Amino acid sequence: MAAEVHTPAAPIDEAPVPLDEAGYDRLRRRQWLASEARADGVDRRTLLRMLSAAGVLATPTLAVPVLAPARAAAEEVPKPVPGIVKPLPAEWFVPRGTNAEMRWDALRDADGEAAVGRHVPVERFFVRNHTSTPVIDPDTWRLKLFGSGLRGAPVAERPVEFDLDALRRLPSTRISALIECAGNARSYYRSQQQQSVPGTPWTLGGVGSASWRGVRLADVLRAAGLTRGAVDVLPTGLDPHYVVGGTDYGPVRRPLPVAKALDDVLLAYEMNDEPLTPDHGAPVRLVVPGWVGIASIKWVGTIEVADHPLYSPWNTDFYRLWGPDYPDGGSVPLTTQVVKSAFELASGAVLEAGRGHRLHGRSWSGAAAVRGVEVSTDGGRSWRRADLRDEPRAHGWTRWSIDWRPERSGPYELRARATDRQGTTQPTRAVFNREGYLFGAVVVHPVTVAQDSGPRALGA
Ligand SMILES: Nc1nc2c(c(=O)[nH]1)N[C@H]1C(S)=C(S)[C@@H](COP(=O)(O)O)O[C@H]1N2
Ligand SMILES: [Mo]
Repeated sequence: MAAEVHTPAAPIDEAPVPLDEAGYDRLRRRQWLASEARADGVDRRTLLRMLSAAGVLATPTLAVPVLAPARAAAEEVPKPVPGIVKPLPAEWFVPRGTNAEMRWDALRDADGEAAVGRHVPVERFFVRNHTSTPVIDPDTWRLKLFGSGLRGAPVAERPVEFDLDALRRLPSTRISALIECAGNARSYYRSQQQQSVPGTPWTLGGVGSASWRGVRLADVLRAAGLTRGAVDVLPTGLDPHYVVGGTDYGPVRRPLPVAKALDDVLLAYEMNDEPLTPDHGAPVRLVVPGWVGIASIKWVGTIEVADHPLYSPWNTDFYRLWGPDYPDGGSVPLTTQVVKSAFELASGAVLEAGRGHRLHGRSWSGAAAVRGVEVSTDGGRSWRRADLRDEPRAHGWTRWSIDWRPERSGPYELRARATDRQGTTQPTRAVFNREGYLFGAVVVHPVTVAQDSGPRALGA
């Protein structure tokens, strides 16, 4: 045990993922300790408390990495996020624990030209991992379906199986859809509303749009023998169990109602016309349009189909709303995402006074297409309509721009406020919930206007 803990970890992309439970456990613990160990719902302090309560910190072999986590990470794992396979250049990503946030300013190049179109390239797409990216052999991978909601009620030990070729032989569909973390923009509860919430402190970069190709979950369910009595569908990921201190929550999995499963859910094997990459769920992931990202289970291994409601920690303990404005015991499990907007601009960007700037941004909503966007450059006192650059589309974002010529130098606050086709407009304040999910309020974007030509932040 001691020897294993002190053995320097090979970089994750070179190390085969250990298959046995104990191996998973060691890998996980190393990652938790070597990185910031944050995940939705669990901040570092809570984690350390739980680890210590579980007696993990008292183990002498673990005391060393706990005392010097940063150095251990630097020596052993020279990657910004050890559990992520793809490179995470600092100009594109902000590392956040086991996750990588997309930088919105990276959507424009130095001249202010668009660097990213409607879809975010795979190499720039944010990553949200509860633990770490597994590298799965597509040739031996099987999708296994079982449960009381299928004809003959196959059990887990004798499931209905599809290999990748079988899935590819079914009719394929391509959809454009956003994946967005329920905790996206969480950090603004603290910075704008002085409300402290645990979990990954995302700014606005826990979201991305891509084109997905795959087979409709409906077709796979029907091919597997879906019955009329089926109620819930539970996809389970093949990534390591999610373990916090003494609690093993098992593999990442979250039920969804059969109505949504039959509506528009995709079992995707391609992202932006290329086979899925490991970090985004290879060989096959769910894409659940409009819903919180956790619904879009990556690395799907099994799907249980049941004639009764199903539960997992991801629809009971996590991803519901708790707080003074919600029912005792919490809200129903989260589904649809809220309306949000972001500027393609760094927070604190410097813009030149006395000349025209074109501000660019994007707005999106889980419920409907975004039909209008207003921008304020004077701290929210007055608003102007932005020019929409996309035909508004459900499950995609609407790109927009607006011209601005600030005369006086000094600090300014930019705001963008979108309205979707359901008529929902972003509020000034988000309703607090304990875990800091679904921050949909207008985000205050500080910039500085300077007399001298500072860095040319934007094109004219
Ligand atoms: N198996 C598995 N699926 C998962 C997760 C995970 O950790 N494991 N994270 C979920 C969450 S919380 C989000 S926001 C999205 C992120 O997808 P991405 O990493 O491709 O951007 O995947 C979801 N699917
Ligand atoms: Mo998420």
